[in-house]
Amino acid sequence: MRLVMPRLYVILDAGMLTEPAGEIARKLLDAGVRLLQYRDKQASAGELLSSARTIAAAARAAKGALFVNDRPDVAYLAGADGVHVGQEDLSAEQAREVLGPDRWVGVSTHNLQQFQQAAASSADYIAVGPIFPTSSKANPDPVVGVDFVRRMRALTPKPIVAIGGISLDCAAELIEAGADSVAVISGILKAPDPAEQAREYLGRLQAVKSADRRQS
Ligand code: TZP
Ligand code: MG
Repeated sequence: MRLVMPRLYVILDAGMLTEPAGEIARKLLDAGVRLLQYRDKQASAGELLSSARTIAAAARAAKGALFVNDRPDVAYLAGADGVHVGQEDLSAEQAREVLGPDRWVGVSTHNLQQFQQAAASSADYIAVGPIFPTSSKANPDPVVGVDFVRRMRALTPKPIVAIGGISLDCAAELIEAGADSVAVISGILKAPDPAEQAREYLGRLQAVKSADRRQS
């Protein structure tokens, strides 16, 4: 099933939430966000599953989608739409073995070699970053910059997600550079009103003309 990525992908990082994950998920979905990821590096598998189930149900009710970070097994059990794996998690193919063909697998990449490997895999989307400096990730890889997105765009028809330090003012530039979607944590969760801030991102992103998809 081909994944059509909404332009805004909000990552609910549990460490940055000031209200229960299900509540903020519902507010963001009400604001028009259609793609969420749940990321909790501290939770036990059981806790992750419980939160992911709640958010997956909210996303389903709003015709949105939820990806679970790191854990294909938890994504499967939670009834989530997919999993997002990094370079140190199970590979895209291993995640696919768990989730089967009807759910989605996203992969994080931080350099050309990782991107090429993801492009050759069964991953449904490829995330690239950090685009800009970020303090939301422990030990982030070196910043890749906007131009990296432009270069990667020419290499695959798969959806590309730009991630890392993406503020309201630079989100549109990433879509122009060829990203299908921008993934945002602090730019939304640290705003005084995350739902209102998400509306601002959606407005700016909707207005952008996307880059040519040379291979699609
Ligand atoms: N992977 C690369 S950068 C990043 C992750 C999970 C963190 C993005 O968070 P923010 O707050 O949008 O910079
Ligand atoms: Mg991971």
